[in-house]
Amino acid sequence: MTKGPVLVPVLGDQLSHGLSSLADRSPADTVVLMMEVWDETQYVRHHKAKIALIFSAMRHFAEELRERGFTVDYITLDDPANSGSFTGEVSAAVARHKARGVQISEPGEWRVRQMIDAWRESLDVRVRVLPDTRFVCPLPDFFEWAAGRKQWRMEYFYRDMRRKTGLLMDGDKPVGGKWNFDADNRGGPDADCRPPAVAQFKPDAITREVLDLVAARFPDHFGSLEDFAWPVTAAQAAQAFDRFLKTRLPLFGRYQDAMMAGADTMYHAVISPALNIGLIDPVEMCRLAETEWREGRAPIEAVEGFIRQVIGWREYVRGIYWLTMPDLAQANELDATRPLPEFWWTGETQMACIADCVRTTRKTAYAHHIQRLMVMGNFALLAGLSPQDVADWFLVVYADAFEWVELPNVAGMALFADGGKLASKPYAASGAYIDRMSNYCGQCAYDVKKKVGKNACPFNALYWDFLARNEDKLAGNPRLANPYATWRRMNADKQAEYCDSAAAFLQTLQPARKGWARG
Ligand code: DLZ
Ligand code: SF4
Repeated sequence: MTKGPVLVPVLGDQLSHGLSSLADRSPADTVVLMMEVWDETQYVRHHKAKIALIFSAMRHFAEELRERGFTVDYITLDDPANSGSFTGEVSAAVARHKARGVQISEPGEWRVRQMIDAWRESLDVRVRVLPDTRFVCPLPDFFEWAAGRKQWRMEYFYRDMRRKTGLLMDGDKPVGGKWNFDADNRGGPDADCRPPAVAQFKPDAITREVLDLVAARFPDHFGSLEDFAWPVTAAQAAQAFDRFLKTRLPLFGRYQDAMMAGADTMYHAVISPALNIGLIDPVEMCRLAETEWREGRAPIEAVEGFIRQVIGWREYVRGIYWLTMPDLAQANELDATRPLPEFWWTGETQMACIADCVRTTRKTAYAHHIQRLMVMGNFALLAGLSPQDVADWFLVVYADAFEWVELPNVAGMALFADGGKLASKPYAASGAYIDRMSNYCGQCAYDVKKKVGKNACPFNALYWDFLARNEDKLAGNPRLANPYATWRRMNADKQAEYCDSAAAFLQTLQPARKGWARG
């Protein structure tokens, strides 16, 4: 057992040539193991296009590693000897290659980290787990940052990341004299809002084979494969990002929170699926975006807003995930227990906003940030949907969703299930917000101006019912002082009307059939 190569398992979201587990390996002394395994497709039953993206990108990455001279042991899903799990495959590969050790970059999910830690016991070779250096903030640094604070606020963390990377800095000062230009970023859709198309990649032979495999093996999974056009290589990801820089970044800030029916990607980068599996480097992207501002092609509010998402929010939620797991997965501060409605999967609802968000999600395994947070997340918050059901849904449906990024966004940001560790207040909004930020309401069966009763927009009564229901827990939040003052000024009849209207609507919700998210 001592003379063989080192086995380097590379997971489906570790498709980066600079990966820490590969960095010190010489091809002559290394076997890279890549595994398409049933268990990873089923711990939640991912969108078909998400599985296709990961398998296709894995197969392309394996080819690139071979071109670099590495031996890649690639286990396909249909391999008759496939054991179905990372643990089974790693253990078989250690024996097959007489490996003298296993070296792996830390995984993105707690669940997988537990598996890897167990290999230390179950395998009789040394298992070395290396930090994932594709993030700006190493986890120990984040833990240290969080330990010194009563409240963890992204804004302060983000400033540290700006200083660390030097992005948008003039010496030790932020460019333009401010760290955050979001006040200029809240435009609704208007006549200037004509989002250009995102880059689409026609499936090549490898992707077509994967699409056939996924269609055959996962016919009952959520979502469609018909419009599959995701970048599946680093070169394609770079091309997609370049298209964003040239055509959408200048207006990204202005329309960051806007929604338009049928405009599935608005001015967003739509790069998160490629980014989260490792096809493009986050800091590299930010440097390219910064250049667009320095050379006068994009305004500061767009570029700062984009960079904040990447080195601020993305890094911050990852830190919070590892700091608060496994408790975060069970968090339920507001005791929300309502099961997910069936229309979250089928899109069959009269609510035009939700129907459009589910439609684009089924079609592409993507919806943009504000659809996720202020339509789906907001509905879940107001209706008191179970955080675990909602987290499962987000993990299934979005191509970019891995638990480290999905769970803090769902449990912390959208549902306040963590009791406010991540967000300073619940992001609850009535129909008026959706109306201001979108053109959905004009096409809806419900009337956004109507507060209660049969055709009233459900978000309106649900909003007040949410505040009333959670008064004990939320009334002390200074950021909710105004809405609670308004609620208390209403007479009892009016309050009862809202709560009755909400109850009548909630009664109509048909719980989702079992099996959509988990088998
Ligand atoms: C999400 C996913 C899926 C569907 N399938 C695989 C797979 O077959 N092989 C693999 O290496 N990775 C897959 N992944 C991504 C892993 O689940 C991911 O590495 C973990 O979620 C840890 O972040
Ligand atoms: Fe959504 Fe209400 Fe507007 Fe309909 S009226 S689109 S349900 S916010």
